[in-house]
Formats: sequence, C-alpha cells, structure tokens
Amino acid sequence: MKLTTAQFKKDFLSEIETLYSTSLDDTTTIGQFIALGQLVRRYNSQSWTRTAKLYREHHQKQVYYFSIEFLPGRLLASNLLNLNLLSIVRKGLKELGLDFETISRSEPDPALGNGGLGRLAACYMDAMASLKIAGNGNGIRYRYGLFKQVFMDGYQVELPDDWLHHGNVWETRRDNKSCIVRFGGNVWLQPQPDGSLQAQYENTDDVLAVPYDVGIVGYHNDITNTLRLWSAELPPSVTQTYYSQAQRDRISEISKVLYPDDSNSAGQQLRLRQEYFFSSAGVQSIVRDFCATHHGMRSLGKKIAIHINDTHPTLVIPEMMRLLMDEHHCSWDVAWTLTTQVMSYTNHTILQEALETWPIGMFQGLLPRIYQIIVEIDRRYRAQQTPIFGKALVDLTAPLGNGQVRMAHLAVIGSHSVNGVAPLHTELLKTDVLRGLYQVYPERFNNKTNGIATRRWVQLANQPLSQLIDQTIGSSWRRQPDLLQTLLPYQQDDHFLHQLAQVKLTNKQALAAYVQRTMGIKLRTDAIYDVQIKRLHAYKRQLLHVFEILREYFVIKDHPDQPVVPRVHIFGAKAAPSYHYAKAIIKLINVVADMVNQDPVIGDRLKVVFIPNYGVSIAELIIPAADVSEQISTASKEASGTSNMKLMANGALSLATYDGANIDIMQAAGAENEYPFGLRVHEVYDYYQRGNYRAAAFYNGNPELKRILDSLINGTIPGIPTVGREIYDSLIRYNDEFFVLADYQAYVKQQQQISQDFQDQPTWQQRALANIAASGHFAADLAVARYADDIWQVPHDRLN
Ligand code: 26V
Repeated sequence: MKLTTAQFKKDFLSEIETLYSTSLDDTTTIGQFIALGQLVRRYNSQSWTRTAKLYREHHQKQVYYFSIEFLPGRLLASNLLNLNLLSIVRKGLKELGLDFETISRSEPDPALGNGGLGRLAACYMDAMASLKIAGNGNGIRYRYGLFKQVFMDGYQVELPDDWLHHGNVWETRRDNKSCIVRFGGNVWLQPQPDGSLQAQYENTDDVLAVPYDVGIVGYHNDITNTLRLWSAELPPSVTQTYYSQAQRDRISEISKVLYPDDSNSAGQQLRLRQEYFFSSAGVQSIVRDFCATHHGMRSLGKKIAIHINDTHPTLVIPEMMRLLMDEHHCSWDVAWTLTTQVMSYTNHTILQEALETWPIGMFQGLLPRIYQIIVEIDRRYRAQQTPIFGKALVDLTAPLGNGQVRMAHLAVIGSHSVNGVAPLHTELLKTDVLRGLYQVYPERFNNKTNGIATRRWVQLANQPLSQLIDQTIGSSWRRQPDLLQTLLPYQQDDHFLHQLAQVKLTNKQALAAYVQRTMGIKLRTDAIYDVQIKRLHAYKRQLLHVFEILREYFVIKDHPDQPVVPRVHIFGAKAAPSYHYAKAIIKLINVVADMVNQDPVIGDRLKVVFIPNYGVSIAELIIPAADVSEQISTASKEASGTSNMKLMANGALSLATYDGANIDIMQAAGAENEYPFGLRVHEVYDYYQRGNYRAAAFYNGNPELKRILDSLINGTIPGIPTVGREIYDSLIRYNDEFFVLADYQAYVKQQQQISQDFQDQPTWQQRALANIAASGHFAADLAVARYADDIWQVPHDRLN
C-alpha cells in the first residue's frame, strides 16, 4: 500500500491518542506496540475483506490446513514487510524518537507449538497467502503456549507462558461463527418416516467453539488469508447454574494449554478432546460456509481441500462423514467419495512412540457417534480389502486393532494423498512405518520435501545479508528465492566474499551482545559459532555435541600452549517436562558450560552457551550468526528437519548425518560444502535386524571416547553424580539406543576438519555462499506450490 512517512506519523500519534488519551511520551513500549499493531491492522483491513470477497466471487477452491500447532513468531515486522511498509514505519518511528526494533521486541511471541511441525504450519500459511492460494489455517487458541524455560542450578524449570496477558492485537473474535462441539452422552439412530436413520443424542457435554481469526498477509500482493484458532467456552443458551465447577473446568481446559511434548503420544483424554474439538469446529464451519454459497454437496470435492497436518486432526474424516450423512442426508457411499476427495494427510514422524492410537473404550465413551462411523469405516475396509490382500495384512492396517483406534491408518484410508516430508522419510514410510498401507494404496503415497519462509528467515532475520544480496543481484530474489542461485558466480569475487564475512561478523556481534546482556558471558566474534537449536531429544543427539565439547576441553587442558581455533558452542532446546532423560542432558550441558566457561586455562578459546527459552524469536537471533549447523540425528529418525534449511540459507555449513532433508541439502549445495558423517540408514537398520550393536566395544576401543564417558561418572565434571551416571548407563548399560558411540569417531573427524578449514576464510565464505545460493530450493513457496499442484489441485501465482 501507498503511505508517506508524514501520514504514518500522523496516524500513529492519533492511534496513541485514541487508545490511551495521552501523549506519546506518556506511553510504555508495549503500549506503543499495541497502537502500532492496531494501526497496521487498520491499514490492512480492506485487503482482508477484499480477499474473502475475491475468493467468494471467483468460487475459488479453498484449502484448509488443519494443525494442532501453529508457531507464527512475532507478526509486526513480518506484516509490515509483506505490506511493503517496513522502511516507512521504521523511518517514521525514528523521527518520533522511537526505535522500531525495541517496539517489535515487546511483541509476545505466540508459542502455540512445540517445534518443527508447528513452525512448518506457520511457514506454509505465509506461503499460501504469498502465492494467492485461498488458504485457511485451522487450529487451537491455547490460553497458554509452550512453557517458558528458565534454568535453575542448570536444571530446566517450566513457567507458564501467559502470551495473552496484554491481549492479542492481531486477532478478531467472531462470535457469529461459533459452533457447538459434542462430547460423551448416548447416541442412537432413529428410523425416520422416509426410511432414513437420524442420529439422536442425549446427555452430551456440549462445548461452544469460538473462533479467533488472525489475518495472514501475503507478500506485496494485497492478499490476506485467515488463520482461525478456536477457543472453548460454555454454551450460551443454558444458564450457568446448570454447570458445576468441574464441568466448567472441563470445558475451559480444552483450549487452556498446549501439550508440551512432541515425542510421545499423549495418553490423556484431554488430548483427544482437543483433537476432536478443533477438528469438529473446523469442519462444521467449512461445511456451513460451503452451504451458504452452493446448492447441495456434489461439488464439495472440487471446492474444498482439507489438509491433515500429522495425525492430530484425523478426526476431520469421521466428522465430515457425520455431517454429510447426519445433517446433509448423503448416503454412505456419496459421503465417503466426497470425504476422500477432500482429505490429504502429511506424516511428520517415524518414531513409533509418536504414532497416535487411542484405547477404544475411552474413545467410544468420549465420541460415541464418531466411533460408530469409524467402526463402519473399519468394517468396509476389511470387507473390501481382505479378498485382495488377505486377512493378515488387513488386520495389520485396519483403523481398529489391538483394542485401539489407529489414527495414522484412519488418515491414510480416509485421504486421497499421503506424504512424507523428505525423500528418505517418504521411502521409510513406504518400506517401514506404513508399509502395509503402501501395499494397499501405493498411488496415494508421495513426497513433499519441507520448505521454509525465506521472508522471515532471511529477509527479516538477516537484514545485513539481505542488503548485500540486493546490492549484488538486485531484489527480485525476495519474491523468487530460487534466484539466489545467481549468487553462485560471486564465489570468485574476493570483494563479495569479504563482505559476506563482514555480514557474518555483524550478526555474531548482535548475538554476542545478547548473550553478554542476558547471560553475562563474553564471546569472541572471531570464533567458530557452532549451533545446535532444536527440541531436546535423545535421537537428535545433543549428547554427541557435548562429547565434542569435552574433547576440545581436554585437548586444551592437556596442551594449554598449543594454538586452537576458538569455538563457541551454542545450544537452544526445550525438553518436554516429563522427559526425564532429555532434562538430564540439559543439566549436563549447563554443567559442562560452567566448567568450561569458568576455567582460566581455557580462557576465551572455548565457550559454551545454552540460551534459555529457545523459540522463534531467539532462533531469528542465533541463525544469522551461525557458522556451523549441527544436524546430527541418528540416520532415519529425523523426518526432515527445517532448522537445517534456515541455517544453510544464512550461510552456515551443515555438520550432518545422512538423515531427513540433510541429504537433500548436501545434494543441492554440494556435499563438498557440508560435513557429512556417520551411519547410513541401512547400517542402522542392519544393527536392528542383526541385534549386533555393542556400544561397549566403541567405548573400550577408543581411549579418547572412554575418557569422555568416564568423566561423566568419575568427578571430572563436577556436580552431576546422578545425572552423569544416568547418561553413562544409557550408553553402556542400555547399549546406546541412538548409536552415539558408533558415530563419535566420524563426527570428531569432521569437527577437526572444520577447525582447520575455518582458518581459510575466503574458501569458507565460498562454501557459505554455495549454501546460500542453493537455499532457494527449500523455499516454502516452492513446497506449497507442489502441494497446490499435486495434492490440493488449486491454482496459485506463478513463482516467476
Ligand atoms: C506429537 C505429539 C504427541 C503428543 C503430544 C503432543 C504432540 C505434538 C506433536 C507431535 C508430533 C511431532 C512431530 C514433529 O514435530 N515432527 C517434525 O516435523 C517437522 C516438520 O515436518 C520435521 O522437520 C521434523 O523432522 C519432525 O521431527
């Protein structure tokens, strides 16, 4: 939109006046943020209305992306960027004596997700709007987001994340779009005079689902899509006296807090209630909108696509069946055809413990009608497939089995498309996790490698780099990230490489200033910034990284006068509150950090910082400063990874196993520009099959490794008698489930290579550039365009 600096200043001051009836100098930073947010909303309000009208008038096919998590990050800067107002606002505020960055930092970061899954959903929302896809998000408005992490005595302590304390400027409550979601009670099918059956309910627990809509602004295209987040409330019609406190609590509990675990299938009823809550509310609102503009249901499959982000929203399938049959009187066959036309599913994990199943008894009690429908889906599946595939395979793959509702099976059977998130992951789905269903429906399986919003992760997070790119190849890459390829010839341009090094230095200075200010640790900016940022999980192997730190520590201690290439090891990670082992690793990292950082012999040659409360905003600070990207999961365990893509786009070289999208990054940027190492998937699977992995053999066969492990239990690392023993035992006594010891040698070798290579800065920068230039490959815009073409079959803007 067109706006002058003078007009902006006038509007801003008037917004302050309207909101607070006072002058600018009497406002707080958060107050200024809220005023600015309101103003930005006002600037964008017509676009939001127009977009909805545009889609309606063109009868555009709508995509609904269902996800139990969305991690959008702060929205002020990204909305301004996409509205093309960032520089005007920055300038205007400066003229008013205000600093945009300070105001922006006061925005709460909505942590409505755990990690990669939720952040991917947010990147895809941004991409859909930027590609002019009629894309809608559907999720839960958690009152409390993922816990705030603080460290006390090196242990993780979880505090509530009260992100709505000052309200949310970006949301609009839409009472008129509310709907009722039913739980429990009894249900039966009542024969009607016309011979049909009508579902009747009694004694149900009803919950009012109220949507809060957030505008998702497209990049320079006057499009604003909607992210709809549902909140659970008491239904209005019944007087409140009918609700016991326990009932009220049960209702408000549904949207109260995000499950802080992304590694274990939560066995709780509440989790299932959350899942049905937003699935049902979302499908009800979709069908209601559809009916308002169409006669009958016939064209549903042509006008609507519903995407199931991991299994959590799978109940959209039986819920759609319920609405079509019970409320719109479709036959089973018609309803089933429409439902499978509409639905598609992405799997995000191969960890067995994360695959959702629900005990039938609990499921049936909580969702009796939905259960009936699943029983019928199961019956028909068995009847249809048994003659073709035999009973054994059908038993293995049916939606019901072993007393459980199997959500992944239901998702595959009720969808027309199933995808993994990196080529290797998709292969593993076919050959391992979902192999039975792959036999039944081979044509449904496809791969869609993850992508990232380059706008947020480069344009916003790394402005020095973005400016350098603009000066070098012009600014079209901002719309078409694949143009970053045209940077490659500058590998031969010494001046450019020098500037690239300067950009990295600037970003390191910013991170070092943050670490100094918040943690009191002083970092050298000429050191290698070696970064591992992701959830804390045994399979991600932060432990391997700790072993490297201990190795470097012992090298300096043994040879204090030998020169070393200085390093800063940077961690960011939250552990699920109930994940005991992950919390032990956090304690270990913090203790090792103290030991190293305080040792005068070590000095500033080696530093370890564990930045607390890792999330989107802290990632934006760390990623631009990274030299080395640690992507060291056990091969086969990381479905894709997305921090690997963000780090490469910011010029970090990957120290990476042959896992997830690491493989694709090596292909795109050239393996010579990364540091691959470690077991391949087939070697990991061979160990499983043969049962011949012996961790102790690696321990006994490598004195350096033995010394490191022993330091966990012999007092060398102080203050961890229990934690050290637990970790030691996990490796030696319990045989190292994630092959840390098997990969140690290869990992260390690459780390040593890194130290050597880093000293030749021009060559290092050439390789950093190779990564930046190849990163366009992993733009979310491209990934989403492939979803649009192959799965949703919706039109989108061209990317060039
Ligand atoms: C599971 C559970 C289980 C119980 C409670 C809460 C909860 C929340 C999430 C999950 C599933 C997590 C799956 C996940 O985050 N997968 C990650 O998806 C990324 C995007 O595709 C991918 O890059 C990561 O490799 C993958 O681990």
